[in-house]
Amino acid sequence: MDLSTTIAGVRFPSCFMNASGALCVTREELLALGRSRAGAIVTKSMTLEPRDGNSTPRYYGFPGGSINSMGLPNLGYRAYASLIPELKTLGKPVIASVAGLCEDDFPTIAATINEAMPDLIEVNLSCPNIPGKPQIGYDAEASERLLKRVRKIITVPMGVKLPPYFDPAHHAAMGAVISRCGIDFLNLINSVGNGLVVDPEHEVVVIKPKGGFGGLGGTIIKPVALANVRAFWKIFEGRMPIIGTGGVVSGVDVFEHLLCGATAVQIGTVLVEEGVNVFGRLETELAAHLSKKGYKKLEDCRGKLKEL
Ligand code: RRO
Repeated sequence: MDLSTTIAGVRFPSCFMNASGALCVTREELLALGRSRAGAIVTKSMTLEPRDGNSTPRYYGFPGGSINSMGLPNLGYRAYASLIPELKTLGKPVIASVAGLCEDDFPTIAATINEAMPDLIEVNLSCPNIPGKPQIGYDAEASERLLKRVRKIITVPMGVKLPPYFDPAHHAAMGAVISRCGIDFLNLINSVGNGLVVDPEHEVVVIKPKGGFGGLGGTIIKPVALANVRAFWKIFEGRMPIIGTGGVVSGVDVFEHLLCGATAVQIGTVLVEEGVNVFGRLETELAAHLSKKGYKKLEDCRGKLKEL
């Protein structure tokens, strides 16, 4: 079964890749993704300066998913810019994830990273975990201003990582912003921000930063991810490539993302939990499921979700 895919003209040997943040901060982690069966290498979202991130514990996995408040631990954009040529020798696309602590950081980082020529750049408008910094993706005007600025600088295919939206009016408003900014692909969704997981036995929160509030990932967010993939697939009438992120644990979860309109999927929580061997498992499971359903390739089911 051919599980390769193409996003904005870039071919991916497999439709599976890491979600930014999951096992992709250090050179060693990025090289391990390169050696694995992942279809791409996605970097941790990068900031101007290197960051240690928030205080620990800052990640907690539980049976239904995970909560994190990493706080953008990363090597800083200069380090990722110098790693990109090496990562590009590993036979799969490199996606650089660009973040920032304020709007002006993004164009600075974008300029240097673009020169390093990753295959694609993902602009992260949706980190929920920096104390005092609201998610840019929840401010349509700020998003548009920022995306127009970086679009002038970035010459490789440019995508946007959005937070989940919970109202059709918000899907429509962001869809209109995206249409005006020359965006080549979407990545939906970032973690469901500012959830709270409680340990009832010890009557305490499970992560330290922000009083225990953090971004939710894994199985529990799958319906939210699928809804966002579907909503934007419809807004763009199937013509905007979408990376589906959120709640992918099994091959059937991937199939659901494909039905909603995803072109590829990213793996966060379950990659952290299982390590890079998860990519081989998911390939096997998806291939078996597609064969069982009589589908010969990914495109045959993309977006084909039926309505009642
Ligand atoms: O580093 C983080 O805390 C983090 C980021 Br930048 C993000 O985009 N999403 C997330 O769940 N955590």
